[in-house]
Amino acid sequence: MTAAVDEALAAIAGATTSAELKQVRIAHTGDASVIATANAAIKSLPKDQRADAGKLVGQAKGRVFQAISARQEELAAAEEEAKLAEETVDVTAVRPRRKRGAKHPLKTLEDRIVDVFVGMGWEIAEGPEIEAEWFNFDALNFDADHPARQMQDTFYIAAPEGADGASGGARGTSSGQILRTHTSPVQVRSLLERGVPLYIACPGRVFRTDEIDATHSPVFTQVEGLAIDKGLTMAHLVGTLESFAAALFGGAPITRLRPNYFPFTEPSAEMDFRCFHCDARLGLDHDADPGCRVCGGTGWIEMGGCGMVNPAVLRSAGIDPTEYQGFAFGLGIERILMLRNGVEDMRDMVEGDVRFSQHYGTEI
Ligand code: FA5
Repeated sequence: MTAAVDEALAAIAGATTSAELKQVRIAHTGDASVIATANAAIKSLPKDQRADAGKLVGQAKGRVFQAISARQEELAAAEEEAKLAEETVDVTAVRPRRKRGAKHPLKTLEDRIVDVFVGMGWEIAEGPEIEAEWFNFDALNFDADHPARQMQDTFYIAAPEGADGASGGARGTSSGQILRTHTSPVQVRSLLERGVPLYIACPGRVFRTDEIDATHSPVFTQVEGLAIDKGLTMAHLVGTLESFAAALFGGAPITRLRPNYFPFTEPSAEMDFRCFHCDARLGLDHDADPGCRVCGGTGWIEMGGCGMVNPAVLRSAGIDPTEYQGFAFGLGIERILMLRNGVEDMRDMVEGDVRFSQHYGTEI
């Protein structure tokens, strides 16, 4: 009996899983086991020996079952622990992160410019990039044969095959549609849609057949401003552009107007403001640094075209120019980003290298 118990205890200790322990229990305590056989044999012993034999077998059974239950507890605890370890989620693990993307610095600047005008109480207007030649040129007082149509080299959209050309514009076979060359067509669209008085800023992409270089791109962004009301003068135009420049570049800008020509404004001007980077910013009595990277030593930075809206444009939108007057301007946003952030080459903005955007602090 002692040998059978020792054998059972060794088998119990050797069981490494609950399933193994179950097999050990069947083998050492089941019907065919030494203990069960001895137990069954007790009743055939002479009566006076049965008590001792019963005690012996009972003790043996007790030791074996106690060992089984202790081992069962150990194994169950170990198995539970293994299962928990296996199911653990490591919340500190570094997982591959999907990049969220960010606004391009050009878009961020466009939003900022738009905010400045919204802050002045102006509305934002948009127009289509594929534009009717009429809105881009005719309604803006460009004659059919006006050299200005070639002046802004235009992407014309071909007429469908077999069509004669609907526009009668500079290119006989055009469809009457072009990629807009400036944001000025939104002026007439807005006048027709919204009426007067009108104060709008219109940001958007425009297209010209310009070769890409450090200061030109065939696709670029402009923001157009248009104010139509009773009694507006050139002074309102200057005041508006000065507060715009102050909001964008800080300080109290010094500006100047140079005569220019646009068919849709009369008089027309190019607005410059005093370089904010070199000594020229200190006033008209201070010379610019000859090597200034921002103004190129001239002391002045070109901001964009502007002027008083030509009465012909107001008439094409059904507005009486003797009652309403207004001013308009158009600025290139890429050029503003170059000046404001010291970007030396416009190509950096359009080539899509994320390192360009990253150094604006945007998380890509
Ligand atoms: C115009 O486009 C006029 N529509 C502006 C205007 C509006 C005048 C309202 C009067 C009243 P211009 O062709 O000069 O004007 O272009 C305006 C600005 O666009 C320029 O000052 C320049 O900053 C920018 N620009 C012009 N061509 C390019 C180009 N290829 N790439 C990047 N920016 C350009």
